[in-house]
Amino acid sequence: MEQTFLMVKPDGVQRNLTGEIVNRFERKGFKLAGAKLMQISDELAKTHYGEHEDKPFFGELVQFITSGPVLAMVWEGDNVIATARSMMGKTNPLEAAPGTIRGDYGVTVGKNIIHGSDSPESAEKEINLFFGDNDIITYSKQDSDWIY
Ligand code: RTP
Ligand code: MG
Repeated sequence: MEQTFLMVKPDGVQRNLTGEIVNRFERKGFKLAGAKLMQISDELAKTHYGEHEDKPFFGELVQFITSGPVLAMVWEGDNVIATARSMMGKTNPLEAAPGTIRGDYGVTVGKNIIHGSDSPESAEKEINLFFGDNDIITYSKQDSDWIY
């Protein structure tokens, strides 16, 4: 099953949007396979955002992502990588459509609430960067008499 790495950024955690964001992916039909609230180190931030190291906003980006706790998650389901990106909306909240996470809750590009892997290659890389094998749970929804 396809997996992606999603992360509620420090602004999303500070603004109490973690529940809202988890809720959107659950309601869409995806399955949570791993989650941890964590404080990202400078080193991890620089590795994670390595593709942007030559950009003028790199310093700001690393500073912001390490400024407070983030909720790192692995989500699972058919086409979850592309679907999550579309649910997130465009990078700049000004251009993100209403109904998307960034369109509904974001204001500036530097504080756009959520990160999501943009390809199968980045998903694999980012999941392995943030999670160990034992942190990811593969499970099936139970056929039980206590879920109704
Ligand atoms: P992300 O990696 O966080 O999921 O966002 P993305 O793919 O939509 O955007 P990306 O191009 O990978 O940029 C990473 C993050 O850098 C910040 N950014 N700031 N000041 C700026 O012009 C600027 N451009 C990008 C954003 O927070 C973006 O999410
Ligand atoms: Mg990106």
